[in-house]
Amino acid sequence: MCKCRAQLGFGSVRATADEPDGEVKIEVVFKPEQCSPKSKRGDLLNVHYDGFLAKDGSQFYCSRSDKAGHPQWFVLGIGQIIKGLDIGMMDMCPGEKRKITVPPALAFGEKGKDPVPPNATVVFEVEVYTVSRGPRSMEAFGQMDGDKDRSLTKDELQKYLKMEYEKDGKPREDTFYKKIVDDLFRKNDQDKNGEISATEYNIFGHDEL
Ligand SMILES: [Ca+2]
Ligand SMILES: [Ca+2]
Repeated sequence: MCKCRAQLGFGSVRATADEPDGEVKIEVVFKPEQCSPKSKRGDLLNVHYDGFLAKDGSQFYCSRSDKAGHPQWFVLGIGQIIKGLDIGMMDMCPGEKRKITVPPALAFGEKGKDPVPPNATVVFEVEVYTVSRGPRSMEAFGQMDGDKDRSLTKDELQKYLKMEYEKDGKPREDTFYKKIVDDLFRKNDQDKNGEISATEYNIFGHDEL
């Protein structure tokens, strides 16, 4: 069961039937004085997020207790998370906390997704841990592809992430990187040959903004 952060009292959040469709509501709960770097499309984010149903405040997702309590990571703005979060998590810096209210059309839709019922407005409480320039451009692909064979191995990707993450001077366990790399491969190594080709990589998308 999900017990964490109940003290934040999102039970008081109410959505009404006449709420406008398609609007993501963002409330900044905490913003560090030093707020940089700010997240952009294609960045790799490491985040805790808890999900609540707007109608009664009940909690349906809690990243602190689900999946062994590890913060989740994902590439922002490319559909790895629900649309409302892709929108609501732009321009966030490490340490920032937001409450993001997402209408059903930008969350789990008319059908819902168990345990979220159909047509549910959802509220996410998110806390960003790290923002890094994710593997988002073909330029980054070139940097990652150490042996220039137009294909990324897990080793190449891990080296790049390590370099990016440790720019803040904090060393991290190899398991931290391994988890990210494994997840990236799960999502992007479409032909499952153990390497991410330039074509497979392209689903990260170019910087179009
Ligand atoms: Ca390579
Ligand atoms: Ca592949």
